[in-house]
Amino acid sequence: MKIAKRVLEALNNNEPVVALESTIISHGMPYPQNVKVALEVEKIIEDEGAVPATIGIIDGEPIIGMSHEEIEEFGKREGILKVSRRDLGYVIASKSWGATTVAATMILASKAGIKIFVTGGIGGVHRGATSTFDISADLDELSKTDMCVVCAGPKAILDLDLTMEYLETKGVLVLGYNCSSLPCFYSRSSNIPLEYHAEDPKFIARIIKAQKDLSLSNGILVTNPIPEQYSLDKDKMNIVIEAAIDKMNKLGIKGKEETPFLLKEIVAITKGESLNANIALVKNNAHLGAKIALELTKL
Ligand code: PSU
Ligand code: MN
Repeated sequence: MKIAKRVLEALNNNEPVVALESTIISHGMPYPQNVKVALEVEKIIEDEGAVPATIGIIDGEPIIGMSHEEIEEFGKREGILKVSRRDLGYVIASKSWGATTVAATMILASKAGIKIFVTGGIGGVHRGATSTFDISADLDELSKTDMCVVCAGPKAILDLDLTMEYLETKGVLVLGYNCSSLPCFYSRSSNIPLEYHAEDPKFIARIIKAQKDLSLSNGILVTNPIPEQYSLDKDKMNIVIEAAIDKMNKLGIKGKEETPFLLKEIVAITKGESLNANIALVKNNAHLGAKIALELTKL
């Protein structure tokens, strides 16, 4: 894989590095907002004093730290594959372009020596999974790859109770950052209480260090609620989500197409309100991720 010079230098000098995924660019948001947001998120991380490393696969080569031109291309290119753990070998061997999901980004970032990764919302157990078995590979990845993933909670389109149960079974710590219930992406809080909390990035860094000292190879999920002024009403969003899921089922959309379809449909129903929320929460996570990365270099 190719590690950008500035990322490699930072890693070699124990300087803070924050990984970013590319599925959110190619499949999670429309062009041109996707590119604008991706670059703004990098800028936030830089301004916090850390080095951003957006990860994606170009012509079969994993790139750790894409250039601005490469990010632009990811934002508008058609036919980029959505790559999770199972897809990695295929995409590399076929020299394809691949956008990495939370799972695949965790794998590549971890191999590069990065400890912190910022995204919007992770994948999880889908509603109806008791019959469809649709459980995002993101969850299993958190159980076996050492990475601190900063998000605004699992995506609201999911079954949050089942997602929490699954994470518990898999041994993944779910930490609330200055919140007492699980944030659910578009909304600040859900009715699911969280057992573990953190009030400052330094404490989160100490948790990461403690797991490392024990050679635990699993990840940590930091859930950071969307800023108040962008938070959408949970009950109203649930009606929107149900309508989007209904349409998806009628169209027969399944598997890896589900999440991108639902995000797009929800943007359409809310006339862009959900996109504004998504943008705000990712940026908010970028601030926190960079702060944790900075604290980690001091331990
Ligand atoms: N967060 C966002 N937008 C996204 C995603 C996360 O704000 O598009 C992507 C991530 O890459 C995540 C994926 O891994 O959605 C989950 O897809 P699935 O449910 O198919 O595993
Ligand atoms: Mn799935």
